Amino acid sequence: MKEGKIFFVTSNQHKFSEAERILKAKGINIAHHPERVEEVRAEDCATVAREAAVCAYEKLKKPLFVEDSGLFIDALNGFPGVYSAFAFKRIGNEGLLKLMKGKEEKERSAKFVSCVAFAGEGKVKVFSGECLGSIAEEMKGKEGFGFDPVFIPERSGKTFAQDVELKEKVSHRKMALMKFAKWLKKESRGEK
Ligand code: ITT
Repeated sequence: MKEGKIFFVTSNQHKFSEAERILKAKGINIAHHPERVEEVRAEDCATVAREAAVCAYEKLKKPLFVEDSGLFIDALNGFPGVYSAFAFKRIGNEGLLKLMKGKEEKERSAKFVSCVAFAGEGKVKVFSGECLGSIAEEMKGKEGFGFDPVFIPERSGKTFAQDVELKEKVSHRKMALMKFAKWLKKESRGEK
């Protein structure tokens, strides 16, 4: 694949800023295409991301990637999961904490999942990352976005919204984008 800017198609400025910083550190520059991609209904982020990337490529005809992410809470059978954007808009962190009311520490496990899907000429690739953690008892912190004030990554006592430096090291998005960056480097060297 030829070198050149790759477009990140997303309506979420926070997701773009995080991805831009993570990929820049790997020598990869991206451009923002601020559009909401149509999403298929599916149980997993990988399928949603793959379909969205194919759909966006049909329109833009430029190398691009999309990202589908979500918060999967064990005690809620994986909810909000692929419905995270909708759930965040409708019930927010307050609503989520209400659903978790009365759950003890050991019942508060959750994970963030990110699936980055790249689409280029004749090529679609999906890269997944996850970050294990738990749901806080109350909202804490002002940084980040979405469910960051209620998500505590494993081996930390702080939410992502309290410790964005840690978020940028261990997040689901970071894990997926690192795999993507590794693949892109290989592709640009013409390796299989
Ligand atoms: P695009 O589809 O346009 O990229 P979106 O915000 O709708 O933007 P998703 O469909 O992937 O993206 O929704 C995922 C939602 O999950 C997102 O809106 C947040 O509410 C939440 N989420 C995902 N990653 C998160 C993170 O790193 N920190 C906090 N919340 C996150």
